[in-house]
Amino acid sequence: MSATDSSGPPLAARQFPNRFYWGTATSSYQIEGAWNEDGKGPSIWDTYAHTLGNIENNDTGDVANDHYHRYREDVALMKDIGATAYRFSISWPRIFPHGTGTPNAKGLDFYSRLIDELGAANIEPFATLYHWELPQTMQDKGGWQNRDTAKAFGDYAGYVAEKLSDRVRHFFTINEFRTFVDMGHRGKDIPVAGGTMTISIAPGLKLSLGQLNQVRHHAVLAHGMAVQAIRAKGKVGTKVGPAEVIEVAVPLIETPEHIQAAEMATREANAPFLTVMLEGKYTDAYLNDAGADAPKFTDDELKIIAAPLDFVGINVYRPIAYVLADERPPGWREVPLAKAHPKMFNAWLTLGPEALYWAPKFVQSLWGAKEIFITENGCASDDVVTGDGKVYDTDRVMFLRSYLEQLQRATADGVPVKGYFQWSTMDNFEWNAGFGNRFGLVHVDFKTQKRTPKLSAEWFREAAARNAVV
Ligand code: GBH
Repeated sequence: MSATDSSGPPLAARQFPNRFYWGTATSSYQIEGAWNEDGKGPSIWDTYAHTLGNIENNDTGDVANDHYHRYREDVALMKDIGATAYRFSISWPRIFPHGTGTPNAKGLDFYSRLIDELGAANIEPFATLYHWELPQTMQDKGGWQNRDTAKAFGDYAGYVAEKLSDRVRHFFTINEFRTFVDMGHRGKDIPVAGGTMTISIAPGLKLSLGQLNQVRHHAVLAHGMAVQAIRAKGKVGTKVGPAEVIEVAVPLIETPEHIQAAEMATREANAPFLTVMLEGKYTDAYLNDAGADAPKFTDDELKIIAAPLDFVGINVYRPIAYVLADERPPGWREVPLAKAHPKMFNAWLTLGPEALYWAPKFVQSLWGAKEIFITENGCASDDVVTGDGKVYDTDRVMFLRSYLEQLQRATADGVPVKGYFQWSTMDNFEWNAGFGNRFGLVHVDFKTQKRTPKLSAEWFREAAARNAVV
């Protein structure tokens, strides 16, 4: 390379493995709308969003992106931005309006048409079975506090696999166990001036710690039952795994002792979810800390929870902590974030690109995962369409490049990451934040439903086309 060469590092050094999936992700309630069409039953999110005061601006998913009617246009957009895979979710109450009983053919038909459209566009479909839309009828019977919900989820998962696995080869059971369980059933206390405030999501319960731990147990049990049902009812070769928001500790200094400390911290932080699913037991520290509040479980249940998986899906947004090794137990300590540590538009979204290196690395080193998918990664902003009709989201381009450089580093190390799903295909209903938090590669004007690809969509298209960081 001559002194005047400004073409940057050679492409080969920034390349992902062959057949790497470049995907984007969404979820049903966040984009579909059509909340009461074609026989769909109400979900806990319909109830929650219809309750005034729960959601910023009292926004709801009643219409959202109207994707239920505009899915063809949306698939064309994905094709245009070069996506080779799409992670969407299936709304349980569209398929079983009351959670169990007689399936609703029209609900299934929507997903069948979507999958055909994706097939015609050469986009591989990845379906998530639970992105937080519990049928309201199930909630009325105790929801996730009731063990029967786990069984009902397994039955629903088996039914969908039976019907759709002719064209869907990858199923994710449940999205972000920790978020919907903990924030939905106890709420999360966050510090604010003069005290703390609790953030909740549907169904908005405030359970005791013991009750919460039982809900956590039922959620991983539901996952295991779904894995078994998909094996029983799906076409041979159908692959299945979770899509959990991993709590990843990042070593501040990359030397063996600090790396090992971060690995131990990561295993412990995921004890009630990924760790039990992948090890078939709760960690001693988790059970000891919980004491009398520990979940009640049987050995048989642990076997179901740890049903063998084809891959591990992880959502990665930020490090849960930066750590260093420590001589005192438990062997690591968290280092507080410096005041000027950069954050994205959301105060919770600490910029920590190394999370996308260490998360898959530890999933491999701790649990020997043979295949890993990054099921979500991205950032929100308050993007605006400028006078020339474009959206210049320089923050998102910076975010994606810095995170994907770290993911590329993991694949270059031999970590078996098979694909990446950017969150999200297009701006959508961002839960409690309503439509004001825009996570999309494509901007959506929610008054007119006009879609405008952002600068980051252009970036994504180039990266996908070259299978490399650009
Ligand atoms: C994911 O959650 C969801 O799967 C997806 O539906 C969502 O749209 C997307 O990411 C963007 O948020 O109490 O300070 O932690 C990401 C994990 C956990 C991030 C809860 C927001 C609330 C703020 N989320 N967190 S805080």
